[in-house]
Amino acid sequence: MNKTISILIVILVVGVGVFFYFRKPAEAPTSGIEKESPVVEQKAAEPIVVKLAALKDSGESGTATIFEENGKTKVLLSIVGAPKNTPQPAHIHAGSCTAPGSIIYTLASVANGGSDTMLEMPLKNIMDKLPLALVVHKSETAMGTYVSCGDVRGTSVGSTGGAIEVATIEISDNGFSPATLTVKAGTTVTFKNVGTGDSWPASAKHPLHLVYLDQDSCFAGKFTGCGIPGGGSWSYTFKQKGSWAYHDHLRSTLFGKIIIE
Ligand SMILES: [Cu+2]
Repeated sequence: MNKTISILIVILVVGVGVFFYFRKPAEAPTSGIEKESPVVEQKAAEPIVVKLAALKDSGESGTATIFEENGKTKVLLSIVGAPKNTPQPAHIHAGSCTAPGSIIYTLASVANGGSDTMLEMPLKNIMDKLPLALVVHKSETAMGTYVSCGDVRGTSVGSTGGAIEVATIEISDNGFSPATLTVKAGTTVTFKNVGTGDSWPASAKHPLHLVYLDQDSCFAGKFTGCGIPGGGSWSYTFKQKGSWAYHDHLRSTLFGKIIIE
């Protein structure tokens, strides 16, 4: 009798052991999911916009847009009048445009009117090194010739030293946000494409975009963004007062309005 009970206990223990042994793999993925940390969305700070002035009659001017993204610093250059087939090295130098010092950060060379660099540090690390000057060089073989330069300050400033206002419009695949933006004349508006598709903000009316005519962009004298890939940005300074309708030239069901006071 005792023998039978012992055998039953052994069978029970082995049975329970086998049950838990085979149950374990099914449990593992569940506990793995529970351990995953929640996704924290980081709110981006206002971009610093630096006006790049043409040097020595180079005819090359534009903007640098500097902003923090996930603890790193994005530097986007948009240059008008750059040569088509010559990459132009760009750096952030110590000092100012009147007396640039040594190179502190190397940026991606300007090609096809722009440059896109991610510096592996938060924006604060860069601002701690002010004063700085953003310099575009003529070519890899003519580094000594500076074609465009802008002084980087703690806040956004024009090449003449006057403070400029900045604003940001986010472009998702569903439209512009805010759809209506009211700013002061002289404000530089950065269009940030947070969607996946290409975007092309452009003045009314499609397809010629002739309503708001002013400074050069990628098309002479027009407010038109030429095509901003997903994740990219483009800046434009609005000087003329009025209510200016625009649309996405590539997705002409998306509309926005900029009111300049
Ligand atoms: Cu259009």
